[in-house]
Amino acid sequence: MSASAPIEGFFRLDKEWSRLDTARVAILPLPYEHTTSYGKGAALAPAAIRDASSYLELYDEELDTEIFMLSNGIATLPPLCFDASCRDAAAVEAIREQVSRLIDQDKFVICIGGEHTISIGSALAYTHACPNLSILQLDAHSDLRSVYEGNPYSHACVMARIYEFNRNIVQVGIRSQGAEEAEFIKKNRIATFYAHDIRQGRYGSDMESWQHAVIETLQENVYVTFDCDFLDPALMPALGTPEPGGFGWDETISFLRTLAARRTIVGFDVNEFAPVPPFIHPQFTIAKLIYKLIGYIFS
Ligand SMILES: [Mn+2]
Repeated sequence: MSASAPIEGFFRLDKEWSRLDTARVAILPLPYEHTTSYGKGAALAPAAIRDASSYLELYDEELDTEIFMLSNGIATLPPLCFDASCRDAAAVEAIREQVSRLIDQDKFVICIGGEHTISIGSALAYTHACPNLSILQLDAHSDLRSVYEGNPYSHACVMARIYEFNRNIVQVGIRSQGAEEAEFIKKNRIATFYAHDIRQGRYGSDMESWQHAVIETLQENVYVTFDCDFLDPALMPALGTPEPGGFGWDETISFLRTLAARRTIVGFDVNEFAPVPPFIHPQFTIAKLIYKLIGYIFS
């Protein structure tokens, strides 16, 4: 393949391993960007992550297998188009509808944002489809503002919207929020695992104790919404709203591995990535995280 040839799907899989009718996993690119407040570029994320994914080794040494085979293939859908008439509530509904349709086809859906707003539609589709479902948010920010800059569908309000239809929300890695959000968490007894509590050993001094404490709070079925700013900006500089003091690669992967072993992950999304040329390691890191997580879920 020449360098300029278009890359059609994630992980550059052969046709037989990327067919929507046979693959268990469907990747839905959602280049939605409307309310980003600081760093821009979330709309470019799905294509950047997809391009980087073509350089990934398909064999995983930890699982000793080619991960895409575990799910009988990984299909990539065409990106949803968000023009001026498809923003906020309309965008959420378009995403919900598409994810619901894929769930009806028995697909495991991975949504690739775009800004965090995309998670509302996907979490709503999964909440309708799955009983006993927790929404696990890995994020630097609690995203619990009722409105931000006049918009209830801002990326800063995502979890407030999700909480309106699913009260089983669990937040991990939080290290930035407004007073209004802290109040909301206390009043509604949200399971929020702050980064400082994890670092100061509130859940135990060994590396795994916080992971078990988080998993204990989760229902049997879990939808994961992964905001890339959960990771430390030293590892993940390509972000709309970076926050120091984030998580490293090994502890993140270790947590996802344990989570997949102890609960049923029904779907997930990745959001708030914003490419920063000339860096290429951020998109490669996210592509690898997605591939690893598919491996943990399907092995
Ligand atoms: Mn965030």
